[in-house]
Amino acid sequence: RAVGKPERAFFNIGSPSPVFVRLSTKLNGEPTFISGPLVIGRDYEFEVRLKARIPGRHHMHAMVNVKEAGPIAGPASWMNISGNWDDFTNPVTTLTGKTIDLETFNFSNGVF
Ligand SMILES: [Cu+2]
Repeated sequence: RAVGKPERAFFNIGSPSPVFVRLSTKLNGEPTFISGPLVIGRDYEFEVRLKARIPGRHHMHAMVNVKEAGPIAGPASWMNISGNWDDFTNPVTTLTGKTIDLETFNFSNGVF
C-alpha cells in the first residue's frame, strides 16, 4: 500500500556488475523483452538464460523492478564463474547478415 502498484514491472537479475549477459527471458513460458503489468497475488514463472562473462564468485539475486516502488530482491545465490574474461565473446547476427561481437563492436564510440 505504501508503494506504487505493479502496473509497470520488469523481471531482472541483480548482480554486482555485468557478470552475465542476458540471452533470453521468458515470463510464464512466453518470450518477454519489456516491462508490463503484473497482478498482485498471482504467481509468475520467470526464466532467463544468461551467459557468464566475468570470472569470479558473484552474489546474484532474482529481482523484479516496479515503477515507483524500485527494485525488489528475490532469492539469492552464489555463482562461481571460471575461465578467462579475454575468451568471452558475444556474437550476434544483424538484420543484414553480418556477425558482430557485441563485447567489442564500436567500443571506442561507446567509451566516447
Ligand atoms: Cu544478496
